[in-house]
Amino acid sequence: MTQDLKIEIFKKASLSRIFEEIVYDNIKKSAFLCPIYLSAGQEFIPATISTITKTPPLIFAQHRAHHTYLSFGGDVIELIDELLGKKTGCANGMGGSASIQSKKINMFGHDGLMGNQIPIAVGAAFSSGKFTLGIMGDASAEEDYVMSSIAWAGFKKLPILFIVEDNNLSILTKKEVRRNWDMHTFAKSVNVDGYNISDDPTEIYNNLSEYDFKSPRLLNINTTRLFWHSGAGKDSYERLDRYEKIKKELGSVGDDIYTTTKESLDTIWKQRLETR
Ligand SMILES: Cc1ncc(C[n+]2csc(CCOP(=O)(O)OP(=O)(O)O)c2C)c(N)n1
Ligand SMILES: [Mg+2]
Repeated sequence: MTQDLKIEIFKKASLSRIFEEIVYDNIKKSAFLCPIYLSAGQEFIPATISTITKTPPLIFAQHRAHHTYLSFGGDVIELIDELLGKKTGCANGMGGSASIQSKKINMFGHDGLMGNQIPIAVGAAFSSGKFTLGIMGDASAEEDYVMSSIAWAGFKKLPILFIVEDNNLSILTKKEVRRNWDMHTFAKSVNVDGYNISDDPTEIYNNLSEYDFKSPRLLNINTTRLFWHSGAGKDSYERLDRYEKIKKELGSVGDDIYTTTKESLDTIWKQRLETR
């Protein structure tokens, strides 16, 4: 991956990370009425995929999706307004953090039933023939209707990329207590190309650089949820902070991107909070 591409991806990851840091502070100040699902720690997944995806996809994400919306070009102000419950929000202030939608970027809101977005994504890919992203958590992947629809996408050879954002947690329950099988192995068994990789942008890039964006593929991407399942707080498990690691690698370039993005987001947030 070129340095320019790395920086482009880092800029998107910075937008998501800093957005979530500001939301975190505002949860502490009781600024929101809806439950908030922070995506910090997982931002390099959509930041990388959105940067290298050739065709704009139909996007079906789940409850933890601020990073997906922001990386695929969703309007920042409309997301802030959505979290604040304003009519000007991306779901008219009615969806909140868990059901982000946007006609502008073809992102379809989640209904709250874990994994329900996957059969709907498969149906959308089948009926439209358009490239589709079906994004799920490692626990949502376990739902029966998710697995059967992935199998059907394999059978029909649909243009769909399944992403499992595998943070190893269902709220607080680790994968090892829930199952003894892997999603990438399951995918292979139903004729979907399955891979198990990390959320290092280079690894995601390498995987997708030989993908045609026309066939079924599943990436189980191992990542880390930085904050609580919902709300603002930190659990006590060990975690790798991919964002901090890459920011350090980029040196002063990384610091500058962080500072300018923070200044700009701080200004926008201040203005939206004042006019609520
Ligand atoms: C069918 C169903 N069962 C249970 C819940 C309650 N619930 C909401 S999110 C969640 C955990 C989701 O874990 P995962 O899919 O791994 O996503 P993550 O929160 O880790 O991003 C649970 C159990 C639900 N919303 N729907
Ligand atoms: Mg999870």
